[in-house]
Amino acid sequence: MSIDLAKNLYAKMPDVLAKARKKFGCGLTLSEKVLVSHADDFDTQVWERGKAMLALRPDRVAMQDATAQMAILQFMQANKKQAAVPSTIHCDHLIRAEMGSEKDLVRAMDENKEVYNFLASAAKKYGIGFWKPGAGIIHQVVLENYAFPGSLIIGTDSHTPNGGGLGGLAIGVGGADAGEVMAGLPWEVLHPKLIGIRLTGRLSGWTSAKDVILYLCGLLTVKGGTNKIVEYFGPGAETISATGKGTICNMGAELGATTSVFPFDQKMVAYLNITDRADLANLAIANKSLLVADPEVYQSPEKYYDQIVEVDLSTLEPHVVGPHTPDLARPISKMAAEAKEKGYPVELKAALIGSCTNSSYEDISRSAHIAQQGLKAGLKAKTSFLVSPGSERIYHTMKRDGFLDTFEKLGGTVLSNSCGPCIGQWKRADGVKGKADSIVSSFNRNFPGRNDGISETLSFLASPEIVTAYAISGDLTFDPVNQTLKGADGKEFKFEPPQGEELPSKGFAKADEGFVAPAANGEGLTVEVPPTSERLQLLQPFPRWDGKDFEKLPLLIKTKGKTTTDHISPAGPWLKFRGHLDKISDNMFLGANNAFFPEPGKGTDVLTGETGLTMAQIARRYKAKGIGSIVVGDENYGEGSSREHAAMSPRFLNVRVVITKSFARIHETNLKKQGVLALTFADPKDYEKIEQQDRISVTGLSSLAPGKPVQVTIHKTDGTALTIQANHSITDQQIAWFKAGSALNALN
Ligand code: MIC
Ligand code: SF4
Repeated sequence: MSIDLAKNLYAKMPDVLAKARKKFGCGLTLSEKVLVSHADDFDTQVWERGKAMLALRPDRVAMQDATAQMAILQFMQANKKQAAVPSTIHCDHLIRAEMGSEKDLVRAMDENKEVYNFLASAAKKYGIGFWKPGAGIIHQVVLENYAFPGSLIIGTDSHTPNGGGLGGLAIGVGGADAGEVMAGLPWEVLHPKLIGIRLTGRLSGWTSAKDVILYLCGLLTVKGGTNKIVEYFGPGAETISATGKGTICNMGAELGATTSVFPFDQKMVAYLNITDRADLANLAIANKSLLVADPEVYQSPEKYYDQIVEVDLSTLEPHVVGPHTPDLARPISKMAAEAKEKGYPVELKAALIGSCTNSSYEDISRSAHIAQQGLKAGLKAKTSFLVSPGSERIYHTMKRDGFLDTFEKLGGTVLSNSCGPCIGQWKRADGVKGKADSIVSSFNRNFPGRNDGISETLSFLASPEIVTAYAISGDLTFDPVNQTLKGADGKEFKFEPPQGEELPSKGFAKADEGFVAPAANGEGLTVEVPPTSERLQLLQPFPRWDGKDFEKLPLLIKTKGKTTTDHISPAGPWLKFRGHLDKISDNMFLGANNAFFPEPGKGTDVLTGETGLTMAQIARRYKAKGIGSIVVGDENYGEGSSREHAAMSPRFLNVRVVITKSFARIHETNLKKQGVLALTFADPKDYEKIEQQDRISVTGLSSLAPGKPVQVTIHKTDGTALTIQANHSITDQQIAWFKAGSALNALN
């Protein structure tokens, strides 16, 4: 990576920081430093946390293959010659995990040929770096190559905040946002509030960086970070490795946070040095005061952060979260009692380590230490044990240092450097639909059905070293910190706490890392989209708003309880249609609980009374009749991923309005970008008033204005009607998107 980006940024920062201190009348937090120094126009920008929309100029764009397809298809609609900012594509999500790394990769190349050719040819033409299948998982590769202190990076994936481990703001966005930034426009985000997390003490024994974020998930919940940046500081922060910081920031996505960040320190220097960026490390050292908060902030944090949480690393216990949601947390010492009380199946069927969240050298060496102790006691993994390395570098280093061998001796299978089981690309041999059993992983998400497509599976999350101990015991009630296990000789033994190294003492082993640079001049090149493709479909602009109010729209679905993007647009087998809007739309709401139907994903055509149809079938019928529909949702609607298919499919199938109790940040923006009206109930209790046969009107749309509530009339079957109010967070610019039919239409 060229160091010029950082040089230019650091050169301009002192000026704008001085202006910001003057304007705000106080010292600056790290998050503010990064935000103000990336303002499109600092002077005209309104700064108000929780209220103002910020127009920012990101340093970089990163895209993973499952979301890059839509990002690129949308970018192509803007008719630009080149991406306006440095950008990369990473092929990591589409590789299935079934037979082990080599065979899985060969198959992926074959079955995803069209998509890879499309992405590679687009990358070459538009000046975008291309990381080939098998090169690694986007966030690990970005951390190793592109993230730097003080940077602002956007990525079409919700775990982009991983880059906060190197002291930058790295933020997950939908593909339309990425497309626009590549087309040269500024990027908009709601000015986030700030949560300050003060870390004291030092991690020791079994407790690892993962436990910090597992604990915080329990404390703050999956909504606790919405429209907020989580900024860490305090003496404890400096004791955590850069990759450990990456883990904490990565899984901050599970708090719904806009992003998470750590101040620049020596651990980051060490990581930059070992990843061949000593020049960058030195530059950052010379500019350190720009890359941490001002001293007065650390002296009186309560004056600068909207909320403060204190965590003492020395007393933090290892945690386990789940099932079904990452905020159901408890220390591992309480797991056995809770499993018994709640009747969780205690026999573990699979243990999975690695992924973008937890495959650092530190994670792997600590897990291997546990595996070695198991082997020494004559034991093997009782569960299926799968390892997903984060990148080529990690893989080759694990191999060189004997860790792969250790895992394989334990009975483990090493998968390709890709998302694999984390995103449902796992062929789980022993899984049975309809049967609940338990699995445990060191990943970051555990929504129902996510890993193995079986919604009954209870998926728990813990640190990789704890997961490895679970693999050996095969028992969810086992607590390796306090309990013993029987060795092959029948004697009880106790695991010693894991020991590992933060960074490889011999440096990272390297082979071909799988990077393809773009053409110097791509003008004459073409982007490969076979006209008969089942995987790719060029986009047609969505129709403009016809200027009329929405009158008496039928209710498509009222979702009940958690409605993540995995519920709205499941991944797994559907990943292959991520570049084909029409085909992927058949998955719409397949995982969602409908308040008016006993089975997820299905409901009733309220115009004909036919029931048991999928949501896509119903919506396609309405669309064929030229009728729009409305979706009603519960709390934190759209939580989880950045996939904009969860907004594009409803839009494509004529959903005009989504009214919820509340939204997750990325999904709310995605809906607005695609021209769907995203509203929230002014009184959340009104959610209860919506019934299956209601017809719903949303009126006064020609005078839609920022901050002005919208009237919603619910027409009942008995002829009565009631009017309720709905709020929204739509800005003037977003009103233009709505009127144009989508943000992209508004561009052209
Ligand atoms: C995920 O972890 O859910 C994903 C798959 O990486 C998504 C993106 C996607 O759906 O492609 C994310 O986190 O944004
Ligand atoms: Fe891939 Fe899982 Fe990381 Fe998402 S969370 S990028 S699916 S490894």
